[in-house]
Amino acid sequence: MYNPRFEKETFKKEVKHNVKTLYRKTIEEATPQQLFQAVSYAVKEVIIDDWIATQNQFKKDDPKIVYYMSMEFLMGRALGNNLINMTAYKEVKAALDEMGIDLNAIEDEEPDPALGNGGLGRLAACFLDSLATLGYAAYGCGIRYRYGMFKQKIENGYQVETPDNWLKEGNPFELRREEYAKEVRFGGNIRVEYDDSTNRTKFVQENYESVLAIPYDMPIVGYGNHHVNTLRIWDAKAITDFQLDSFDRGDYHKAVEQENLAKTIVEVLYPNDNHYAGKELRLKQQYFFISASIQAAITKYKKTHDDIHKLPEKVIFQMNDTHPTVAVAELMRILLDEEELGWNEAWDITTKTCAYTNHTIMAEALEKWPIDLFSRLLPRVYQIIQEIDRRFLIQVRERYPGNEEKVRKMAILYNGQVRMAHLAIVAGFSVNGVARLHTEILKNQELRDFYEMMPQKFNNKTNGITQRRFLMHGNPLLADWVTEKIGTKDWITDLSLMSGLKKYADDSKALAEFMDIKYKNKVRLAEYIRKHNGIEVDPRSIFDVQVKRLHEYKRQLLNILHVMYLYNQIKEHPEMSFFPRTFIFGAKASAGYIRAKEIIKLINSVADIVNNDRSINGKLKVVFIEDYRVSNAEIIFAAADVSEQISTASKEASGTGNMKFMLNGAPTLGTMDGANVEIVEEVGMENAFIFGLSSEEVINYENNGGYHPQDIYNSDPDIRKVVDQLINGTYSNGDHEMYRDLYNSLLCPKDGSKADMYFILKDFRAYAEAQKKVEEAYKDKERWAKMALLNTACCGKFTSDRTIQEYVDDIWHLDKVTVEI
Ligand code: 26W
Repeated sequence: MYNPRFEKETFKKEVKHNVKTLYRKTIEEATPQQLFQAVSYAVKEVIIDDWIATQNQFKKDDPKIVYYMSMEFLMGRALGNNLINMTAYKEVKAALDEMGIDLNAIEDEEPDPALGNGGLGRLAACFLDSLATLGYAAYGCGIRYRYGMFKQKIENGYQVETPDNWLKEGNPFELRREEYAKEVRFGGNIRVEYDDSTNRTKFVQENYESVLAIPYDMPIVGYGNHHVNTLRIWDAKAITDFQLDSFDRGDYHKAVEQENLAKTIVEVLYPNDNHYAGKELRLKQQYFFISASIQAAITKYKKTHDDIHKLPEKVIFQMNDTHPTVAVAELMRILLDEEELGWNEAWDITTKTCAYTNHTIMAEALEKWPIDLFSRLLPRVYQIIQEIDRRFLIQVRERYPGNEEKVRKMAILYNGQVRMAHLAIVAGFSVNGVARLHTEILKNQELRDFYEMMPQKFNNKTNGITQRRFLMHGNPLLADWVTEKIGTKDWITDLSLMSGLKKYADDSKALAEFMDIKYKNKVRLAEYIRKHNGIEVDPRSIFDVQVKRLHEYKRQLLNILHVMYLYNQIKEHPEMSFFPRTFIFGAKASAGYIRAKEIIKLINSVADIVNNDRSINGKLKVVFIEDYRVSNAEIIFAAADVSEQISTASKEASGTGNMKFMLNGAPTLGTMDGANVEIVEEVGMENAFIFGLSSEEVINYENNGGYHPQDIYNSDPDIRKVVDQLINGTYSNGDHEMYRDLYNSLLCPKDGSKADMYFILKDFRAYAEAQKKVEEAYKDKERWAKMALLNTACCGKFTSDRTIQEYVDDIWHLDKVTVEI
């Protein structure tokens, strides 16, 4: 047993005690939410001991620490995951059973901490899990948003956003740590002072507004190793609590303003994914958590080290996309103005501690702040960026004499804007992409000039996912089966052992067991769908699933147009053979992304028509799962037969959902994009369904002005019929305008963009053929089972444990810590 405090009677007593002291109730009287709180506090008690032990070990060993700086951490629920990682899930479940408490029901009381949008935020959460499991010292640094990702309701087919008040009942796992608060300053002006005695110029910020950043710590529990790292998320508070007497001093407005700034700064997560909106408040959020995090890291370092020059030996700041890249200038500011180093020394330290990960090549995602806004909000940081840029451009001109085109393309400050990606590349010692293909595209296309000038910085780190959450917790039946079949539990921390399943690929009994587990998971999902959507789906049908953020490049539109095509086929040829199919969608659209919202409405409209057409005998069902999030994702992945990964080639940097499906035995139906390429490499072409344009072909078309979708529309009557159904009222009660914009986007956009930018019609036939192959393969039960099993067996590479070890070996060079209990 992991810890004697999880011993049945001890733990039961603890829960009873908590219910009594927290709520003055007995177990029988407590509400499910109160039971969740009481159980969580009992679990936290145990975690705290390990947390303290880990910190003590850090003090002894003085390991190098990585600070993973991210605007987003999409953690998912903590209770079940913490129990899994403390290897106490089954014991605690049994103990609670004896008290008449159902652990699963209690887990459902926990709100999803949804402090992230999609892939980037969930990756950060998987990385924290792996860092703790591998025994490395790490802090996640982020923002404690008062409201996380909005809750999605579907009303009349439309997405409606409601606030995610995730802290309403209190978060039992967090610790407020007021004593580590840091001040963060905004605006004002910089007074330059010359100090004769030291011969130094001083830069003094005046007339600024400031807020107090208060850290909240959440434990990140490693698997079975007593290692507990920290996710530190910052709350904001006015620096002086509102004081009425300031009214008399004429500071009334300032006091109110500071109060408001503190309130608004951490109010809400921006729900944009892959789309830069240029909002001032977002820049405030970025500087707020970065300044606080870097100050805290430096304070911590200085407590036990006296030479700031050696900071790079003990500290790494990993910047999760461009959102935290103001970090490089903030670190420079602290080293120059507070540590009083010279420029060269400060630059040397900064460029050895900062590293940058790029997560997207979508042009509209690039953060470029207007200089007037940036310099007004962060005057001193801006001065430093000017100097970084000035010195960098000297180097560019040295390297490319007379080539002002290069200067224009590579400058950090250009055209009235601060280009955050350029800042990160110039100041970081490492620039990495998140899948092999993505990194190649960065090197050869998007960041070509930088790669040419500083090739040594560029490297690839193919993403990964944690099997602790997405197999052990999400799919316990399969997890137990895997353990039995390969004869060891060690896959939990060494996913390469999954290859031990390969020997069962031709074992009919094992295949039948594997598919029986899949079936049970499909029944579980079918129940979820009945309860939440009121739709009956047949678990014997093929569960074909596309769950991810809604974005045009991810091509949910291709998927639903194909469903419309299938429906037409079934109606036109009722006699044709057709294996029953359930198309499952889950996706949130950014609140301001109109076209994405139209696609959600279309999916729901198609669902309405198709699901209620009795003439097709339930052969086709379409389900849109409301409020897709980490907790229901775990159930969905476990139940999927087909993994839809159909982005326009070159657009999806990596994808991580694709890996979660693979782990759970769902073959990929996808394009040669992102990590799909590497998935196919591991599992074999014959165990996936690959279709469509390659990334080279897409990039080629793009460089030559696009293609002519009208030709396809004119020559392919099936496609024409489907496209016309967008505007002939078939799915809109006779309304010809409801989907006009989607129709136009394919053939003749009104906003001046290229027709069918994402090559939906171009790839349609290839997609339909690949779908046909899916059906053929599924009909052959044994063949399908083998494919599905081989996907699970070949997923070893895609654990985030492997990814993190590569970051450690190539970029971070951290020391392993063994926590002694
Ligand atoms: C400024 C607005 C904004 C917000 C979020 C721009 C960009 C983002 C993220 C970088 C988008 C994102 O989540 N990218 C995804 O990152 C995953 C983890 O690396 C990849 O697997 C996905 O392919 C990529 O889309």
